[in-house]
Amino acid sequence: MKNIDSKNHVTGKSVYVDDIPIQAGTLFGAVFGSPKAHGRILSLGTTEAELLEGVVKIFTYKDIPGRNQIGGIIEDEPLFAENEVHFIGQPIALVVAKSEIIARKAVKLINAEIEELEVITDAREAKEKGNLLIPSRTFKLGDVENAWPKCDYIFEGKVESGGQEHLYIETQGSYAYLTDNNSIKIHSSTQGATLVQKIAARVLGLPMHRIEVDVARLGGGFGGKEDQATPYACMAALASFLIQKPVKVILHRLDDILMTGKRHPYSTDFKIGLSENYRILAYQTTMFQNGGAASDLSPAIMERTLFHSTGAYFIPNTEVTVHSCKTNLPPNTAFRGFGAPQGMFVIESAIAKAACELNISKRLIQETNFLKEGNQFQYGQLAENANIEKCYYSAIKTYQVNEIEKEVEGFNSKNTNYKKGMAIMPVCFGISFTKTPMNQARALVHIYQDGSVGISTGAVEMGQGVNTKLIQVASQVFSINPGRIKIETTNTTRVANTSPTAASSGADLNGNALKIACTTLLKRLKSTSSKMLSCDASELSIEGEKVLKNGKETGIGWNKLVETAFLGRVCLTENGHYATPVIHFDKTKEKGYPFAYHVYGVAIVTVTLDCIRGIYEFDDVKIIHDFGNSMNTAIDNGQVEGALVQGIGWVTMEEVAFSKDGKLLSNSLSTYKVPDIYSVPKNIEIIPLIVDGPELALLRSKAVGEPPFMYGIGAYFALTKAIRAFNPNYKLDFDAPLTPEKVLLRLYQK
Ligand code: MTE
Ligand code: LUZ
Ligand code: MOS
Repeated sequence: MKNIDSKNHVTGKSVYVDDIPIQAGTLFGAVFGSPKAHGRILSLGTTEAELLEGVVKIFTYKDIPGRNQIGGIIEDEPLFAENEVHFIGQPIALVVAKSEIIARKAVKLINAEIEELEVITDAREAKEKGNLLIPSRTFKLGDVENAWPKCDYIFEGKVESGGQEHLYIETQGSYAYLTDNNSIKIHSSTQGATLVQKIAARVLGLPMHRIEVDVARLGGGFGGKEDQATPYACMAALASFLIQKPVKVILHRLDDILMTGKRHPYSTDFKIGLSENYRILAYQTTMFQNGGAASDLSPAIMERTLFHSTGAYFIPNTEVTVHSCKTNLPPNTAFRGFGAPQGMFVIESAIAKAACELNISKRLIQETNFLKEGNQFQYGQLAENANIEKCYYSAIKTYQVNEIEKEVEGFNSKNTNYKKGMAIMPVCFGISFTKTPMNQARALVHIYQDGSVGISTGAVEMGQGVNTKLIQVASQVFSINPGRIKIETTNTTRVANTSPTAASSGADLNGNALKIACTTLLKRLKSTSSKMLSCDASELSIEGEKVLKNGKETGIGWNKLVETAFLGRVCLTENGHYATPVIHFDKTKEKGYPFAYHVYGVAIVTVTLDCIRGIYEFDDVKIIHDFGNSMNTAIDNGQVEGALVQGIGWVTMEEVAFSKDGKLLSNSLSTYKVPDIYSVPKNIEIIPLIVDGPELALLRSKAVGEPPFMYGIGAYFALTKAIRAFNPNYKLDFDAPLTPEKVLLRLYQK
């Protein structure tokens, strides 16, 4: 089944927040953000702005009727700065005016007098000065201290990975207005409707039932709207509540890039120990996560880094520690992979370092240490259906990796100014929110009298195709034409207490809730048809919109069945509830069974490097991916391609740069480069691993949104190989992104 949204997207018919027809009297908000990264607000001059024709009101923290607090996990972030500012762009005030242009003009007339305080942008410096967002955490397996003496080789090193701008096409935004009984309806471009509802209720001092949040779709989220859609929704709601008029707040692209948090940069010290036959016996890391000025999702992201720190390998003795450091940058947040890419980049770097020092191929160490069935992860769970070796050997064979290696060698011996490099990137990614209680969802299904079906769930469509997958589920359970099914907006009054659509588990959680609801309805319809046909329900089935008795047609179709059920006063509405079984985690011991299952895969990445200019092109990315039984190969392949390219962007060209005083330098699309059609690999092949998917995956089709992001990491190591082929003096280092400038410096390193 094709993605049901494609046609409306390309013809411009899909409605995003800024496309919602506005009500008469709608006002527009623009945010005044802090011009300084750290300081005390001495005074805020708004008079000039207030006098501008068309300005209605300027809101600050003083206007908030409830609490000035938007922190989700930890309550450490004000909606509007009070006496201090902690990052450039931190919202201080909201100007509301008769037009967007006037609101923005007025923002420029505000001046804040700020007494500057010391600015820290570096995570290690923050840690040294005791600026941590939350207590540090360590995951342990075995005993590293006792393992070091048993190692034949020990290597140490340092790894840096950079931030990443989400660059969703639709910027953050919200439209809010009053409804009956002084309640508020908020349209928000958010991955988490309930989070917006909960925080808006807190800010306005209202019970949650007075706030309705509605999400039609997002023009991309990528994690950037898991937490950070909330402040703009709260601002629109606050202004609309206090002025009693509809208010729209849509961020200008440049404000969005400036004000919102990004992927967390990490700086890491590692130590890795191997036996003489290249078994990794011990692995230890100390990681400094750059959290920005408030916690946001950093605690959860730290946790996923810890879970995925050993990548696709089994290491009997590990000790990994993450410090979440408070700096004067915008609070960093969820981004596809959620801390796992940072962890996996480090283990791959440690292996690359060992291989380089030992003068053996990285592949040999990888092969020797892949996770095997029954191995224990450092968090206690045992690997079940550990498909990494299957993916790897399938890739080696299918793609003839030995031949690729020879071709690369042959090319390099024949060419001086161009060099090729190849790398293998294995992935193992756990599916489930690491916080167990978040793994629940609900679906509300109506079968209307005419046989059409309306579905509401907590899932948010953001381009990943979850709505199409939901239609597939209902269509399959009822055995009806997908054209009969409509997915409604995600709305907190229809489906409450939703988890954000994140952790790649949107389809699993909401799809399973939907399956439960549809199955219950089907049972009722079967009981109706058993009455119609005076036979036992067990003899009946519904196939292709027809009621069959022992496989034979009965003359009763879907429409007739539904109509009869309705007239017989059978309930044609059902609410399905799903909570992932089995999973649990004990934070006091840092052990448990946190993931429903793992997704595996291997990518073979080949690059050609222009050694005069430092620029490069990715020739091929050849992937064996464990989809389980993919329920939609078009969508799933699209997810793998998109994630891969986003991952390559992260380790190669996307460079988030701040000045020492906390100013974002890569603040526009002329200074921040994302992959475009010219920079995607020339050839991407994706072959599914032939296995049955796990029972806990929706229709045994594994979650797919995030895991393939980490294939992109292979691009880094393909590049370093190519650099070394040109310059044997290049001292292998780990400092992503490896931009063309950095490549050039390394090509001519002495
Ligand atoms: N694909 C598109 N087109 N747009 C997005 O914003 N977000 C990614 C991934 N794929 C995203 C996407 C992220 S970060 C996640 S967690 C998953 O989709 C969320 O959706 P799912 O849980 O339904 O897979
Ligand atoms: N969000 C979250 C996530 O709150 N918990 C998670 O475990 C997670 N994992 C990936 C992406 N977002
Ligand atoms: Mo995705 S980072 O879980 O929104």
